[in-house]
Amino acid sequence: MAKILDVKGRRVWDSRGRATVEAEVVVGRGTTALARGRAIAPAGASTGSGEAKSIDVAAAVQNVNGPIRGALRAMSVANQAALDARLLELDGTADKHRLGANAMVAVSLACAHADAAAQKIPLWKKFARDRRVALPLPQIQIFGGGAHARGRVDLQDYMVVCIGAGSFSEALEWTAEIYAAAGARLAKRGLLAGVADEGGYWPAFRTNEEGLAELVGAIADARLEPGVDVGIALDIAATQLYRDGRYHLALDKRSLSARELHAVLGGWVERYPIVSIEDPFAEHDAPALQAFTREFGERLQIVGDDFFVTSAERVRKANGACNSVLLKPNQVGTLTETEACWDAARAAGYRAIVSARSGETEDVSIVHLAVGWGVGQLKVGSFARSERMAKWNEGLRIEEALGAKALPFPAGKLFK
Ligand code: 2PG
Ligand code: MG
Repeated sequence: MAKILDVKGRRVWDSRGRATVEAEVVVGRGTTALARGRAIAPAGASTGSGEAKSIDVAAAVQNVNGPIRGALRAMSVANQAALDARLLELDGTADKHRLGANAMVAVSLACAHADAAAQKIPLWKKFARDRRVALPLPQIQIFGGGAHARGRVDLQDYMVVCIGAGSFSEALEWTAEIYAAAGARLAKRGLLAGVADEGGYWPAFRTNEEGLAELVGAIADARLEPGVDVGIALDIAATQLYRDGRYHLALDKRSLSARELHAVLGGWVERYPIVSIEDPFAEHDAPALQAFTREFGERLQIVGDDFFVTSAERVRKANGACNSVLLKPNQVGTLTETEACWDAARAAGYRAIVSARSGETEDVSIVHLAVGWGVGQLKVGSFARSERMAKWNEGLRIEEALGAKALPFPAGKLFK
């Protein structure tokens, strides 16, 4: 059994040019190094108030090089639960502000990488153990708004889900066509103004609904059938829109009660092929989420992001709010807690989606989590910029490695 010989932290830079934490874990037998693993903490912009707290990067790096290194050295790298428990004990706070969620998630993931490397297996296989696995169905952003495009439109993510695709690679091929078509449509109307934080087009729309119409147009331009081949997924990120008891759609010059927003979203669901809506109401607005799920839960995937913040306990207490959970390891701090949230979701009959953050890097760990845990869906932003493409491309490599051993691609099963 390989033991941890060394843990090192360093400051690196993310896709927004902001500092973040990288951790590197060296494992071996005796004093002989056998393998190493590396991981980088991502960072959100539209963060839920219940998220584990990331701290100043210099302090987080010091924590990795000091107390975390001291605590984990000589531990077996194969026992992720024990490693994560040690991190939690060392931190000792409810919101992880002592060690920093950024330090903890980088170390937790780097340990998993090091263990897989020591066993000479790919990371997804470590998580899958002997289970057969499938590639996840991607949610891919075409237009980015909200906190990722300075509020140019109010909705944060306009995404496509290739519900008719027969494979992960086909879903990416279709998305490439749609992304190109959406860009061409904007260019033609003189509305192409660059890309938002996750690589989706920065939308110069006049209304929020125009984004939905443009997305349907782009799907059709790509010679795909909206609602049959490709569905729409939205992240409203509604916590960002909530002030003084109302939801503010600045672009539409409207300020709505929860009931009015419910009706607006319901109208969109009637008029557009929407299959999934994330955070349709603010993180504290459980009654609105419950009412929305009661009315639309049979026909829609309703995803809690800020609402659940990858907390197993919050999922257990959902009481009919949402029917799906976004899983973001850095929202909670460790791999073990992320997996516990996935377990809680399954136990509640909820689906889950492994998700990247708006601030990302070349780190592709989350693709391996989605495959290995059998989560079924993956959200990593758009179809541009290498911090996003690195993850889609990693999925292609895993698809190739699995070949005929893979379980069927879950697209049809999830949304038909
Ligand atoms: C989200 C994520 C990714 P952020 O809200 O789901 O789109 O954004 O990382 O800024 O929280
Ligand atoms: Mg979200």
